[in-house]
Amino acid sequence: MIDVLQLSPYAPDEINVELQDRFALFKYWQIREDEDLLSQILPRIRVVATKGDIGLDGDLMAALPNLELITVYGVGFDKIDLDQAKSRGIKVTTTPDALTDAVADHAVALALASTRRVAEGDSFIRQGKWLEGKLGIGQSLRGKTLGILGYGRVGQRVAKIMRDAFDMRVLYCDRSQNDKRDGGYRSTPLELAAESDVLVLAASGNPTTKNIIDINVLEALGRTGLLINIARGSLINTQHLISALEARKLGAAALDVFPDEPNVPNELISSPYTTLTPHLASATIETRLEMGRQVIENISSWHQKREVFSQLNFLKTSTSFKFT
Ligand code: 8YV
Repeated sequence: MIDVLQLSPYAPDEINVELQDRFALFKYWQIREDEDLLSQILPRIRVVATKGDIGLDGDLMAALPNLELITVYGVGFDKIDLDQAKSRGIKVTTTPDALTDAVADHAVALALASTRRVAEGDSFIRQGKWLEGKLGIGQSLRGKTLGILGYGRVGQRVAKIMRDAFDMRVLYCDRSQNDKRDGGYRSTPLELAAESDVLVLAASGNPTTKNIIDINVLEALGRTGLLINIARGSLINTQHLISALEARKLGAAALDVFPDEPNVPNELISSPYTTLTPHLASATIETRLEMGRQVIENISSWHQKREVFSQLNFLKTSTSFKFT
């Protein structure tokens, strides 16, 4: 059986049970404090099973001399030392097709929760405030303009849902112009934000997208604009976001991801202009079971045939967001 190091338990638990049944599984969270055990086990490891929000840092990767495959339960690879993986010929797999719908659906949920004040209304009743008066009105998405930063699988799925369900006009910004004909391409986040009522962040987290949403972009989105982040917290300059919300230069923000999870700045927690969820975008039972299945099948395929079916293309990870 192939030696696999799992960095964190998956959910639902049946994924963990199948990993245990099919491979020589070592659970890192159970052995990480035992130096003797680590010195015996780490040299044996050929596969690391991790998550998009955990990755695999360079120090632990360097402690695995026989590592051949990193399989990610998720699509994020921003916390993996890709330079080391590339230089050592270590393959990386993700589960891109497993969570596109769930993550896109969550962006829509956040858009409705914010514009129709669903989360606020829930708290309003629970805090007994309805007994004292009415909650203010919200706004409609219908016919508004949706800007999408990062027009990959998730971004395009959000566009389809919002176009079909709310007749929204869709604009987008990406590394490459997907389709010159549709007229929706904007070459910079600033241009995109200036024409958008709702701006959805769906780009990968990497050094070229860090703080790509700064005060200029936030002010361009404007005092009635809504910023939605279902990508990575690193895309937003958090201090700029807090300032823009407090100065009322940005209408609202609906966030599922944060730079230092699970820590969320108090200014965002206490703001009446934020809607917050704890990195839930892919968290449906159906999606997580499919992500787990793909993780297991990649390990099995590598063990039996030295092949994988959803390998990360290192060339694509290195291309950056270059704005003219
Ligand atoms: C994962 C994510 O589901 O896909 C990613 O990279 O961040 C999430 O959607 C999460 O990492 C699982 O814990």
